[in-house]
Amino acid sequence: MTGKTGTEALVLVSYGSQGVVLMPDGERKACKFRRKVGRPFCGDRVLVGRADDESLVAETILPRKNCFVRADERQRQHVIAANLDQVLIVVAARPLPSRDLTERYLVAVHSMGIEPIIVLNKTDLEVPEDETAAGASVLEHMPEYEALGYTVIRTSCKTAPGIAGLQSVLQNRTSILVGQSGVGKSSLINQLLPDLDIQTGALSTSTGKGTHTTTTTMLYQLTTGGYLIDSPGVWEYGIWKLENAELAAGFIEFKPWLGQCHFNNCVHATEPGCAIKQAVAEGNIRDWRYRSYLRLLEQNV
Ligand SMILES: Nc1nc2c(ncn2[C@@H]2O[C@H](COP(=O)(O)OP(=O)(O)O)[C@@H](O)[C@H]2O)c(=O)[nH]1
Ligand SMILES: [Mg+2]
Ligand SMILES: [Zn+2]
Repeated sequence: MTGKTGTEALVLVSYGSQGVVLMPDGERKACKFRRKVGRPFCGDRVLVGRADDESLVAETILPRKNCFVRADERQRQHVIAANLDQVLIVVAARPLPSRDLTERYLVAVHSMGIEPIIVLNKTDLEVPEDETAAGASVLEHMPEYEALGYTVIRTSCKTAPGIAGLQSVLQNRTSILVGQSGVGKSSLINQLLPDLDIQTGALSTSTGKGTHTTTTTMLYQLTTGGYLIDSPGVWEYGIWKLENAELAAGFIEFKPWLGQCHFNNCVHATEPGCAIKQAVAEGNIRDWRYRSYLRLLEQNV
């Protein structure tokens, strides 16, 4: 097969040189990813053709809308999934989020130009009182995120309110669940997908090996229309080196004051005549958000 021909398919899981794709007829099929084509990610759209032995091979990776990325300790970027409409940041009272975790996710999602949604799971659990103020306050901050304009959806996989609030935002969109290990991402997937076993089973059958749902990023089809991606748990989510302006843009309430500082290259730290610092002093920007920004700025080297 030559040129950009072939059948358009959706990458459900990628192991690098091979993976599983969803064909237009709804079949899940093993597919080879040749090095010269590049490495498709979960959520990529590819054009597939047939090799001489009739097996499927990806011929082209279609242009990506966006990628959700994490950075490791050495600031190397790792793509988790592509072509997303929204990112669901899952937090819970157990494990309590680490300091600035939510802000790092928010900055990353804003840098992609798409909408973050905060999911507070395990609402059946009490926030432990003896926990460090840093983590517990993240949960107390939920109403403040809402006041900033973020959608916060409260869920529980054990009791009421259940997951009802999630269903409507997922419909007809491609969403990814991200968050610390243990916050309940896979449990949410389990409840949202009545046919999960069938879908993971079909993935195992097509690759001839077991699927490791806890270590691999996988895309599932929602019965209500749309797709949902489960990403493996991370202990710490890191962002890569950003432009300082990009970091500030990740704090949406800074927006009305950006461009009003005395110095046009102001990073809103120690500069005189900083409009952001003034907004903090006047109570128009929350102090805890500004302090989080300063910590991320300090790490952004
Ligand atoms: N109490 C409570 N436990 C939950 C809830 N959701 C998940 N869990 C538990 O939290 C643990 C981690 O869940 P899991 O879905 O594997 O988290 P993941 O690492 O984010 O995929 C499991 O023991 C779940 O049973 C919830 O809403 N309430
Ligand atoms: Mg999981
Ligand atoms: Zn400034």
